[in-house]
Amino acid sequence: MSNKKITEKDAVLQINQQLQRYYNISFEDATDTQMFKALANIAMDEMFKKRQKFSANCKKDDGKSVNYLCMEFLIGKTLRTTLFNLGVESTFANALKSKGKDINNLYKLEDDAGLGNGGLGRLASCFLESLATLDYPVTGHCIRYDFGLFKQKFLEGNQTELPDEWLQSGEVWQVPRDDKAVKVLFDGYITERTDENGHIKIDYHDCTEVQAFPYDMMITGYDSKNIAVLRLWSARSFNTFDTKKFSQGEYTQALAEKNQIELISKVLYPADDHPGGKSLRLKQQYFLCSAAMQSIVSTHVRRYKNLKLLPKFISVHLNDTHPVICVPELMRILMDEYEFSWEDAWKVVTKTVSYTNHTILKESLETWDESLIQRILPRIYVIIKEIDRRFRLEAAENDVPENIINNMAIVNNRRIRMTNLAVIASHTVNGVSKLHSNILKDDLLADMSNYYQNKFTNVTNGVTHRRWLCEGNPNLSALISKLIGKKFIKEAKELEKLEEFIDDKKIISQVENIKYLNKVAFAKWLEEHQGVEIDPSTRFDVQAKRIHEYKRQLLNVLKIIYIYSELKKNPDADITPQTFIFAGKAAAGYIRAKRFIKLINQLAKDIEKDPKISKKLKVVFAENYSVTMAEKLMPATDVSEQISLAGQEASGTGNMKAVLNGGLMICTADGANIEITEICGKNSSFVFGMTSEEVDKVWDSHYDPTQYYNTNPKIKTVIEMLNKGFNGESFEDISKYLLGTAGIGDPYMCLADFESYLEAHERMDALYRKPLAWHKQCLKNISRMGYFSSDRSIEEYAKNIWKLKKIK
Ligand code: 26Q
Repeated sequence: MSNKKITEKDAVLQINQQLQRYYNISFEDATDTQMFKALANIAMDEMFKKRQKFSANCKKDDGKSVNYLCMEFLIGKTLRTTLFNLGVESTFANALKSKGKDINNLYKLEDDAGLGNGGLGRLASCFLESLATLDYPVTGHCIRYDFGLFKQKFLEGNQTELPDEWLQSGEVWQVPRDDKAVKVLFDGYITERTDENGHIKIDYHDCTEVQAFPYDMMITGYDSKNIAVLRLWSARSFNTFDTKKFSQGEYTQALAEKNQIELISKVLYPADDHPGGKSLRLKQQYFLCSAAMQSIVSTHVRRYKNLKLLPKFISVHLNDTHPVICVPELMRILMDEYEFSWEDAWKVVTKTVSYTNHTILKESLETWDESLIQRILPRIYVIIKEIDRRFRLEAAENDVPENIINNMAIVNNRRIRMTNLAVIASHTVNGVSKLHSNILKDDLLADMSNYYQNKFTNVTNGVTHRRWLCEGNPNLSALISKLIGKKFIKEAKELEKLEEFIDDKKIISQVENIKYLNKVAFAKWLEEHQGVEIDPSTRFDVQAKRIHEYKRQLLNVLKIIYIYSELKKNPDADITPQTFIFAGKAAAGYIRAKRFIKLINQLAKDIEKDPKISKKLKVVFAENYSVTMAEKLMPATDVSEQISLAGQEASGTGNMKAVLNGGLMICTADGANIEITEICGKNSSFVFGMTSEEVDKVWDSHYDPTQYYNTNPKIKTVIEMLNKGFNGESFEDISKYLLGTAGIGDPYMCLADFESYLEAHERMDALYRKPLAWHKQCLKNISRMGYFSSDRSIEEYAKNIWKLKKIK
């Protein structure tokens, strides 16, 4: 398949063979599920062949490879993207069509692999795809959660959470690797002794033994030789039953212990903000780190014998601090199992590890209670303390003042600060957009960047344009191919050639038409899934992302309430008919975010009651946001809301997906919004609000929300409407939050940016009323978006951080 193009006839033949072999059934009689399995098996066979060749080339090449460690990979579905990247999607689609089957019905059968909360996990998945496409050798490591991120269901407008059982349809893509299973130890206590050769040996007592059992998923690149491997680690207990307990009739206890162990890989933590400090989370983190490091080390030793050479052949990348226990774990393996001295081990570790930070929200920085780590990971605890002790000593020798040492050190006030551990142990630390990286350097980690002069750098995020443009938006992708050829699929920079067409009215009207068709398709999908009707002839104004105070869905709501008030005053007001679409999940315990969801749902119902107003203004909350929903929603977006308080959103990647699909942003000067707007050029988005410097100033000089309430009648109207409520429910709690009259108030200063937001909305509307100019801007932006392909990000990581070479 990869060497020579297969024909439709071959495809039919292959499907037939699979159906015969596994189900003893013919094409005509096969169910869609059988057909799905047949296609998946064909794709798997192809990837096995490809991987075999690639491994052989890797061996010949003898180069370096990267291990990307992340607690989350938000994969989505696999069948379509695999066929696409193998270059056979349309062949198989046509083969099925010739037999009266629609391949899209097969795609629907697969559940999303939702092993992530949002941006961070989706970024990891985009990166694997780009690494595979660019022929860089990579293994991703993650936990094989039995349950992915919960499914969101609304009950009377409230979010409820249902379990996400993805494994059944996900199993076809996973290869169990019993040959690679390892043992991970928790709990108990350790003792030290010196053996006959004078080496210090650590003995473990009373600990819990867990088997880490890996499943490999193959991720194929597009038009490449490479297969990336995503190794998903599952926790198993060694003994199905403790036989002694079993014979004594203590079945329940024996089973309880087994369950306790298997709990480790049971469920993804559904929070992307407050590190819970829960022991199970700590166990998950160590489980992943220990399994991954053991597997990396043993593979290296088998091949190269000499572990001092590890940094020459291996890069270990920490996607946020969540896997930072890799650092003490690698120290442990080198010292305790391979008799390295501390100094030699530390050299190896610090040459191997690099780290990406994804947040500057102080409350999101991970810290752990010393006593918890000491209890669950006694050996790791001792090593972390020693890293801290040596760091403090070295800093003092370098004349660093004590208060600064305390600020940079790992252990402080009986807490272990994972960010500091990650920075100290990594050779390179990067943020995910220019602004974010600057804030890291100049503010959050200023002492660190001062102390480690050349450690800090930036790699702006990207998204794989193959999934997010070519697959998700086939109409637009076909138009682009017609205009500039197919080279852009591999080289996103080629999109620049579209600029030539931005004055071509015929092309612009095709762009407009494609957007309309995508909106029709999304409307149909929403109706099927949620029973909600939306009108594709209205403007689709979309805010799709996790629900968070700092992302300010509330600011968007305030604007909508204001528009609603105008229409109530005058239902004939000249207001562009628009549909505001929200999508996103709130962490299960995040009460305020859940309250925002309720507000949006009640507001939606309230507006719905007035038939005249609801012709012009509609609000919907699309239930259960997922990768698959995003793939349909991004191509249908006219306006993308990227309105976080400046300085808070590290990068954002939804912004990139929207603009790549011909949406225009209404946005603050935050994260990658700034770079997108810069690169797309003047007037490419509708920027508003305070800059991050201004935010700091207002914050320092004391933010007084009541001042905005007293001086701005629009704000007064909106607050009064919140108090009065929607669909019979008052939201006075939220107006108190906004005004700071209860509790700490709104740290994200919605009211401060409100007026400027309305102005930006007006500017946006003015352009929208000129369809030709609007869609011209959309096409121009698309032509500049090649920069935001994750291929570019990966080339930067490979060159500047990991020092990787492509396999020839
Ligand atoms: C930590 C400890 C305990 C439980 C959960 C967590 C946890 C889990 C997930 C903390 C954070 C996350 C996810 C963070 C995240 O998605 N950050 C986003 O990363 C994107 C990719 O770089 C950026 O584009 C976004 O700006 C950033 O918010």
